[in-house]
Amino acid sequence: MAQATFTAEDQKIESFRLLSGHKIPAIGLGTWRSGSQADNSVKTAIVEGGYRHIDTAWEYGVQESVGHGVKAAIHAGVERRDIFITSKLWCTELSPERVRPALLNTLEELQLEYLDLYLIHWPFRLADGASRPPKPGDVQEMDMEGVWREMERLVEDKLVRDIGVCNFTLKKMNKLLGFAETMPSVCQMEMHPGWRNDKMLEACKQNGIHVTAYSPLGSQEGGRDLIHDETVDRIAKKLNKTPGQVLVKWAIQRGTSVIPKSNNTDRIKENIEVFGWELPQEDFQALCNIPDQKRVLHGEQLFVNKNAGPLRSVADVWDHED
Ligand code: NDP
Ligand code: 1BO
Repeated sequence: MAQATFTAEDQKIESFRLLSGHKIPAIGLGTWRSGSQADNSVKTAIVEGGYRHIDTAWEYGVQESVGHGVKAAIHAGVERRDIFITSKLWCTELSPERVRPALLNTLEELQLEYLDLYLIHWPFRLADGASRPPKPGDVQEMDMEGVWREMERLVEDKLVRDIGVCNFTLKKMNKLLGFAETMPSVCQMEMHPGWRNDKMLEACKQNGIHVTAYSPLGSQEGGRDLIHDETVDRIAKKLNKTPGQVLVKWAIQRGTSVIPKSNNTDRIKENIEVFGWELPQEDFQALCNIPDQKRVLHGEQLFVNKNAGPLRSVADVWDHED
């Protein structure tokens, strides 16, 4: 089986090769909580920053704004085919008959004819109007095989170029690989020096599935402040880079693509200035050794009902694999 390979090509942004043969740019702009500034951030990232990868989701409520930003970038001369656009299928749509309508709605919001990558956002089906935390009955059984078949049909019909998953465990990935006719090209997971998630990264690599690291800076409100972590700060000062650049570079050197979010022009540009230099092995290793490994995005608010289940704890969400 083909491995995802790291190809430093003749372009500013390096990219990884997917199982499908398509390429995913190593750095993308995240858009969770970008709000009404998403259009401006997306346009700035593509036109001024040189980004060629945008990560969004229906759940973020910004797809229309992201679409305006992409359109503005195309108007400024960047070709659609040179931009890699990812979106995600939300949990309420995780039943076979809802997959295609959800994708068509996402394309309409983004004002696009196809997506480069469509991901299952979380592997749990939620009832329409589910509460946070969920009420009894809000978290429902998911027909993973039926949903995946519909995702595969989106590829066949050229509405999306690649499909994949987010927030999977080894157990769920093995189940999916047991029936997938089209392999997941990408698995998007939380990964940063405070939550390396080596097990999942290794399993994906062994199956040729490319990994995209989300929340690479430790995420936003309520996240982990890796920007001010003493190891990150020491290495940044030593290399004359910023903490953000050190964190983004660490992700790329692990073989993952990475999608830092920013709404700030300077930080958008800063986060992509990570090519043409390397983290020395000792610094890369020091980042790998940051203690207190834990997830920021554990899913408790979304999926756990301690009394009624079916997920009664965060450990249940992650199949007791952590
Ligand atoms: P990040 O780890 O990307 O951190 C974003 C935060 O860091 C923002 O507050 C941003 O503020 C700040 N920031 C950005 N650049 C710098 C810098 N150079 N120096 C200091 N601070 C900086 O968090 P996210 O959780 O947003 O993750 C990134 C993306 O991953 C998301 O936006 C989303 O697209 C995706 N994601 C996917 C998930 C999934 O379930 N599949 C889950 C979570 C995220 P400012 O905007 O002011 O610069
Ligand atoms: C609730 C969505 C988390 C960010 O992808």
